[in-house]
Amino acid sequence: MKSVIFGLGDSGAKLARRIKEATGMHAIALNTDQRSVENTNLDYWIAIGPKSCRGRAAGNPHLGLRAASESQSIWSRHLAEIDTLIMAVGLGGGAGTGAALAIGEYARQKDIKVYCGATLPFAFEGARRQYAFQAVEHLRNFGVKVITESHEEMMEKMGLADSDVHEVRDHTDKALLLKVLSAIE
Ligand SMILES: Nc1nc2c(ncn2[C@@H]2O[C@H](COP(=O)(O)OP(=O)(O)OP(=O)(O)O)[C@@H](O)[C@H]2O)c(=O)[nH]1
Ligand SMILES: [Mg+2]
Repeated sequence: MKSVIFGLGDSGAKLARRIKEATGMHAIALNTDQRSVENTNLDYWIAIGPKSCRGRAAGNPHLGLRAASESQSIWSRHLAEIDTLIMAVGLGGGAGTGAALAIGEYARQKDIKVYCGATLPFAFEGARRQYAFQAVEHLRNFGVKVITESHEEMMEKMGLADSDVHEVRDHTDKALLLKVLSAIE
């Protein structure tokens, strides 16, 4: 059994770090944002979509998807001989959401077992929420096992309405880590 973690986008890299620390698994960061991806403290990083995004944030999943497709020959090498892929992503952004769709579909076609540990946006994030929910649906249709934890629900459940978003995200990320660990054991 060979597995790998892909941390997608900015929040995905942070989530991947937590999963790596808990499991010791090999983790790779993928992002369109060159400066950000270079500074993730994972085992390896890949800047995706240099033509589509010119080293900057994707901003929306359509561009993120294009960026990931552009760089398929690079990231797909890291899936050769892999049985289980764990994707980590904060759904709703551009790079991470788009990459999750492109990579999830590709990996399932290669018969790789794919888990996607994903956080869902706050209500105030507007369109990002729709992108996130649509992405969950697409991923499930590909046969990806999607594990979610929602920032909005975490805030309500824990009575964190007066806390700042970083505190809420920290709670969400910790809760998601536990769910992912029990799903993959
Ligand atoms: N779990 C978690 N989610 C976060 C964090 N910061 C932002 N988010 C959420 O993650 C979503 C995606 O944000 P990013 O990860 O910054 O987006 P990205 O994938 O880098 O996409 P682009 O920057 O648009 O290319 C946002 O809508 C937020 O809801 C964090 O520290 N942890
Ligand atoms: Mg980003």
